[in-house]
Amino acid sequence: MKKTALFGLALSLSLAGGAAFAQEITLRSADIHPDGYPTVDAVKFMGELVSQKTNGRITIQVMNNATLGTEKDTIEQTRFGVIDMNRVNSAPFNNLVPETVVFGLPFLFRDTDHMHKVVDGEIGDEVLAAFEPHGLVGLAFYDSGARSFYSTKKPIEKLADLSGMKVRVQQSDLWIAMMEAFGANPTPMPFGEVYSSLETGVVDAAENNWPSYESSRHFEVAKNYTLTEHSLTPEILAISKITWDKLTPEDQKVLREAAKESVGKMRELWQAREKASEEKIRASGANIIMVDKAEFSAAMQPVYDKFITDPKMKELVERVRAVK
Ligand code: BDP
Repeated sequence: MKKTALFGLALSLSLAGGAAFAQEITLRSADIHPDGYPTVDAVKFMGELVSQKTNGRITIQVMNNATLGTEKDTIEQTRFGVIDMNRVNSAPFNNLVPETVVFGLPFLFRDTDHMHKVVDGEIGDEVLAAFEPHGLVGLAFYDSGARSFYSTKKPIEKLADLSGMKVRVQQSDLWIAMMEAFGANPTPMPFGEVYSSLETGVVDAAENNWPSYESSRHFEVAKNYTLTEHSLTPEILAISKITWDKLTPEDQKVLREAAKESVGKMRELWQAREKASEEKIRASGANIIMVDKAEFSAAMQPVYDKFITDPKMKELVERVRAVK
């Protein structure tokens, strides 16, 4: 009788102890964008899902507004486990994870639907898996619309207008080569420096999607927006491999699933924001220019020749093209 009672006590103690001491985990996630930007809200949404699924044990703290640094710096910090998670465009990953180059290639995706089918399918999973040897675990791709040029003085109406123009690009060899193939003079720099560089004439132009062109207020200093839509390169959400390896397989599963679930939310947020940003920019009196995209696309062969050389990359590009 006495023995049973004692055993019962020990068991309930250990259960209570287990619950009380279950390790609470806060994952810090970096983003350069301001509050309300779709990437920021999508990761917050993922955090809500993770909290729900773990009864509040795991939370995600989104540190946006570039409070943790530029994208290139935060990528390094994420690899070393100083930052747990990161939402960054694919471009700053290009030099580190060569497979990401494919999704940035100019005029590769036919449209957003094509891009979605590729990133949602097995090719997307393969590219996410390619992060692992580099200290990161790829969790999801987020929309980033189409990138187009904007210039301060001279409007870009045809390919020749880009000739010799100083154009800011993301810090990626692919993007540098792309600008060279367009005939421009590429100037790689972090996003946070672009506004003043446009304003002071350090660069004549930059390129981005509607929401970033708007949220950064670049449209105030570079009023000519030329709809080249040259790349549909997606955003990446990744977690540090160091953080990942400390999680239980169950928690890893929760995170993977929540990241995938946040993709649908992100697409809704993105569509709405793209529209709102476009309206705001048009209403500001910006000069929106339509061009013959074929002319720009025809200049891109050197980019493919430079980056798509080994059989594996060639096959990847072919498989992307084959997705209907
Ligand atoms: C935006 C991306 C952001 C990049 C930025 C850039 O969301 O991650 O830093 O472009 O051009 O569209 O640097």
